[in-house]
Amino acid sequence: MPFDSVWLNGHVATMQSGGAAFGEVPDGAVAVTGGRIAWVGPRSKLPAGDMGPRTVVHDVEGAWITPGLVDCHTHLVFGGDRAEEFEARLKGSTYTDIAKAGGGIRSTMLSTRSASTEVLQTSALARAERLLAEGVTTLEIKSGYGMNVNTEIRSLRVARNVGEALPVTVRTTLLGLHALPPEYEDRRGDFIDLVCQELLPMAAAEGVVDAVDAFCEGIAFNRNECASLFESAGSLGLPVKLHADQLSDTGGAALAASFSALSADHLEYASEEGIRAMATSKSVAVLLPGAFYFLRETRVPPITSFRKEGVPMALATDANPGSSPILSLLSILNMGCTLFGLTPDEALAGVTRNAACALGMADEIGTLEPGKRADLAVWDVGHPRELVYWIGANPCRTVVYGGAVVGS
Ligand code: DI6
Ligand code: FE
Repeated sequence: MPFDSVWLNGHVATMQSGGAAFGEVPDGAVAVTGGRIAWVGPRSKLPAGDMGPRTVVHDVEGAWITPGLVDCHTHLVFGGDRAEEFEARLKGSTYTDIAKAGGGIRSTMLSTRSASTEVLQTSALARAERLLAEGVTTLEIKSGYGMNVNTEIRSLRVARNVGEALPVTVRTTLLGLHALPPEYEDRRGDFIDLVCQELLPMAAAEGVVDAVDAFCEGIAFNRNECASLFESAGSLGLPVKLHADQLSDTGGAALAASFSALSADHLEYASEEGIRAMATSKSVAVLLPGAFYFLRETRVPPITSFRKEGVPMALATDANPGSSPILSLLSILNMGCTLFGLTPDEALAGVTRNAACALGMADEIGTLEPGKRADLAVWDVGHPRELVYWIGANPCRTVVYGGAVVGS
């Protein structure tokens, strides 16, 4: 079958591992057929026989082509904001103090419950559009600010609808255990039962959940509680992820690994034992430098150990109103390098190849290779390392989603 379209006269960063940094192909070309990548390589080797009379040729004029970016950890569905809390923290209150006093996640819970579905939808779409403008073509969206059946299901529907309304693949995650809602103050067990026995099966039956997550932390839920949720997820055939070891070492990384989690996320305090377990279970370490930055944390995740043990590292915005009000995945690339010490190649792999793994989508997206979806971003940069270097510039020239130009 002749190519539907060909992208040439630029350079390609395939982001495949094992070869040159960034999977660089100088003077490269990408060919697309039926919404999938049909061919990638040096332009000089582009198979002329597959160029048909109707093949559309896109001249990218010296730009760089990368896989569409993947933001594998966001909380885009919420009501209100927490700017006042930010101000209080600047005056000395801590994130943990605010959470213990009933603010923090619980304050967003109140604004989310009282928001109409329409308001939740409009605001989530606006946030997603900001991410898409920077070349994001796949996005994970968590629920977690409803903390009751009605608003959690509403949040997951809103997340699904983002994927229907915009040219982006959305993976929805039920963040079932995020904080204990006040009405369950003295009945933790009842809340866990509600989430495991009612909310999760209902969300699964409606088809609005692709994965299950929990916040394993001193101020949130303990290992046993998270394990109960993961068992329920397993019985429904749903993969799991975990907010693990962000503010303290609670053994979250090892817990996630013991359930073969797609990813464990944050991990500032992850132990060596937890990291080794993640290497064995092939769970991705999703690093969230935006939350580290915004909470002015000082403990950097154990990057050297992830490298040594061969745990793949992803980077994500963690876009949320409390700990990471950041709607720029490119800024996160920069933070991953400046704050955590990743190399530019590792950072870009963290929002392409490894982010795809963190969503269980490695066969479908994340690198430019034949057979994968033709999700591409075209950048006005001299080299892919510039994507990591600029702050607040958006060099994204064109976004291609499933072979179609959707933004330029
Ligand atoms: N990390 C997060 O991303 C959420 N919880 C967490 O530990 C968001 C928390 C918030 O709204 O403050
Ligand atoms: Fe998060």
